[in-house]
Amino acid sequence: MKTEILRMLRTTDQYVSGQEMCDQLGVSRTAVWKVMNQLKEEGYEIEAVSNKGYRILCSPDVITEQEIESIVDTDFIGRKVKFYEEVDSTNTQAKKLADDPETNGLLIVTERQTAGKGRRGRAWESPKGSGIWMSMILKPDMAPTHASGLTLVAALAVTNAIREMTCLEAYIKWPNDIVVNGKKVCGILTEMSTEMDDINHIVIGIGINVNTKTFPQDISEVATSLYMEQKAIINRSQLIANIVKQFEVLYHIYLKTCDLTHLVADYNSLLINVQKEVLILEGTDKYQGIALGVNQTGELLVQVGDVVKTVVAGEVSVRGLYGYV
Ligand code: BTX
Repeated sequence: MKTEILRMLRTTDQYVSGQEMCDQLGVSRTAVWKVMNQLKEEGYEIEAVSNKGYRILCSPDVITEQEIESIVDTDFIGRKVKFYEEVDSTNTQAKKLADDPETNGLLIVTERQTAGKGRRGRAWESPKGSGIWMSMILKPDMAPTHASGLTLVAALAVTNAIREMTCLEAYIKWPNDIVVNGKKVCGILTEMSTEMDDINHIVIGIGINVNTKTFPQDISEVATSLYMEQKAIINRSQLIANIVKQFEVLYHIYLKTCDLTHLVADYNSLLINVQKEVLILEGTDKYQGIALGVNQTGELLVQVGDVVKTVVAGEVSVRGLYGYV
């Protein structure tokens, strides 16, 4: 009921009468009044005026199920949210939940991860109360070979959403990071379960440093947050809702061709590496070249001397010649 009440309050900037809520939701006045009090305790500023009703003045930076579900405006991604105050890793939880046939599009969100995962066993710092640590479960009808492109689709969605909601020039660092002013604000980890030639599920994990004010010393050189770059708090639920909306649109476009045919131009226009000298670290192999952009299958094209090499994400790291970007 809290989700529905929040949704009703948000559909207008006018007052919504208590009676209207009771009628629409089929509940008593007392029940509505109780929810209003709960919302106020959670930090919502709600104005109550007799004979007019209730009006929402300000929402706190909370990322509860009700808050996110009340603002998400999509067909299926993020319509249902599972929220944990604390969890080991939203990707790990998502993989546990994904066998349930009802979980296509389910969004798993937490305030804090105790074992947040990066790629290849690396750790992802996920402190309480300041970031977005979330995973989407997807069950597309396509061959497993096309799944890795969805990391790039997610990167595009996050970059678009950050640009739309802040004044920051966010860029994509291929394949799975988003950077602002040369530092990392977001990492994406895609994991997949397959059977023969079919995808059981894909989990796309997104970690964003939103209102983070400090970082541990070992990552402070490479990491930043949206708050640190624009000196203003950002509402995390609004950003989550924006990301899933952007992602859903791009996901449908991706599924038409099962590659980046229709997205590659947008993606390359936001790629920080383009026309820059990059260092490719591939196991013990190491070479440098000029990044040209990605192709339709999401591989990075790198000019090495006279040859254009195709770099496949996975076991590869890309660095700028003089640092992270
Ligand atoms: P990655 O392997 O590309 O990056 C991991 C590296 O990034 C670490 O080794 C460290 O140097 C640096 N790092 C760690 N934490 C942060 C941070 N908060 N901000 C910036 N840099 C950091 C990137 O892996 C993929 C990360 C995905 C995280 C999401 S959160 C939700 C979901 N659940 C989960 O366990 N992982 C994903």
